[in-house]
Amino acid sequence: MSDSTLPHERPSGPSRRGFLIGTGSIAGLSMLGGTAHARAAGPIGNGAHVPALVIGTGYGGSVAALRLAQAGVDVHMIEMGQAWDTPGSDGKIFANTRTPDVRSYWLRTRTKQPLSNFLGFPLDKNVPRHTGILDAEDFSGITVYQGRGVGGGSLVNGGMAVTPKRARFSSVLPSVNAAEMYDVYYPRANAGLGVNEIDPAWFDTTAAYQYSRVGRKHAQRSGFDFTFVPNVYDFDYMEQEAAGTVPKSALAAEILYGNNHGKKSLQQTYLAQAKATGRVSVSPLHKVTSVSPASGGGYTVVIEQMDTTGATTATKTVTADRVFFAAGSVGTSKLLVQMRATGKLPNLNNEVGKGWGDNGNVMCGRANHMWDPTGALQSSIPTTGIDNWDDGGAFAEVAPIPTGIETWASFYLSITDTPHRAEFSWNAAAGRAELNWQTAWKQASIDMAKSIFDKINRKEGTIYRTDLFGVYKIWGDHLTYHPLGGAVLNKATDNYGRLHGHPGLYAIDGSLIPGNTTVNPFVTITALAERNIEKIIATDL
Ligand code: FAE
Repeated sequence: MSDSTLPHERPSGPSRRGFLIGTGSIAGLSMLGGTAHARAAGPIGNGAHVPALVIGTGYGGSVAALRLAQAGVDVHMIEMGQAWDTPGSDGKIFANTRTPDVRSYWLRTRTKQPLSNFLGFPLDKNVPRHTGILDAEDFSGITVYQGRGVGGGSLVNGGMAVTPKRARFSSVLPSVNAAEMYDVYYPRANAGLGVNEIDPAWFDTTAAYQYSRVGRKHAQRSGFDFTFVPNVYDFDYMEQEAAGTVPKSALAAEILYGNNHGKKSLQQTYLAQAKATGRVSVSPLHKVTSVSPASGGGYTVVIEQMDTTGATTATKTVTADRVFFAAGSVGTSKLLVQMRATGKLPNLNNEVGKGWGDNGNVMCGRANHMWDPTGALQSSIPTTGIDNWDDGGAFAEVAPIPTGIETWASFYLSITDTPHRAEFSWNAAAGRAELNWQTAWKQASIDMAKSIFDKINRKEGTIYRTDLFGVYKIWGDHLTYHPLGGAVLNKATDNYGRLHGHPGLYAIDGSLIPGNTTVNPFVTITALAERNIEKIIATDL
């Protein structure tokens, strides 16, 4: 949140993007003595041997790849999703939130929109099965939304780049030195991600944030702390969108299925720097299915290549000296519990699979009075939040509903201090990893979110919307955007992400974080990866 723990400066727009990438590649080259390796382009070949293999191209994986490459290590990244670098027939790489299409969902034949209804009418529609960008992965009791493609969650997320309040950090990662994180690794992560803040004067006047200003008015009249939240969307670009001088993205309802402009996803930041070192290659549409010790040392990794229908087109076996699990909390947990149960990685400990949480996510809408319109134009990029963590256990982001029409709705995604943690396990009979989450556990999160919204409703004389998640359903309590845990730091791994029992295997993504970050998670995932990879490079390589 926008407190004194946010160490970044307001960058100056697209020119800064070039600067970030430029300095990264220069730093990389200087560490290599000026000789960048020319690497063969294209996907990994059967029988290949690589010094470092990274599973997944989200935050953890991108940090690992960049820093390893800068230290002179050749890296191959394996990514099950698409590259997302080629425009579709409409000339755009990414689909619009208002018109989901073949690009939008990961191997589903019907969309599963987080906001499933409007005025009670279902919004979902049939789409061709395709390796689309947003995975709505169903487990018993919860749907976990994740990004699929080169860039992982950074492709689909809202870009909210929040450093937890320092006083709360010991509850997030108790074994990590907070001073180091706040002095070194959070600043490094914020700089690497290109985090910036909205100009408050523009916020106060633009039509695109009327919904946030209504949110602020209601929060403050009920006595809650209201904070600006930094983002990786370039706010200078957004101001130009509003002025009509550049193609629109945030102001044209792009979010969830990718942003064609304005957002600094990992493709523009860490991954661009990593590729510029000349030491990092990426295999999109490749999925790791097995990791096991190789007879001559290192690890044998089995990888399935797929086409855009999800069908396997080739199976490849490669060896890697070191393997970094960066498949996201769910992807890493699923792989590790399967490898332990099937005897491929028998020495993984009993903590693997445990400590999984939903960051306490719960959604709701409020129905405003006719004199409180939230605006037909809503920036798809949230930039404000209501902080009632200390008193009620909830931090709520004021989220947009960018339908293009006036809705008189205020919409919120709350992050809550839920006590519940689930566990992944391998179901051998069914041949899949399962999660023992219970739907009823969301009640704790609902109660915490109500500490904010019951009070606001009382004060304003308003009620909850009942038409956004079904018919007469108030709470979006069936989902999470923020899966965390499953290979928890200092439990399944040592204090730097080295998996117990198998030297040379590391977890370096959201799986390390035990279920909650008190705010949106990707800055903490990035900062922790920066911390861990620095130690690993210094001591293991
Ligand atoms: P992640 O980014 O998920 O990357 C993992 C990658 O591994 C993915 O690209 C996978 O396709 C790939 N993968 C998985 N399994 C395999 C396999 N077997 N083989 C090969 N590749 C594999 O992991 N967070 C915020 O902080 N602020 C926000 O505003 C925000 N908004 C969000 C909105 C939405 C709709 C969603 C879905 C998430 C949002 N998040 C937000 C969460 C954030 O994106 C998430 O915490 C991070 O992306 C997790 O980073 P990881 O590196 O753990």
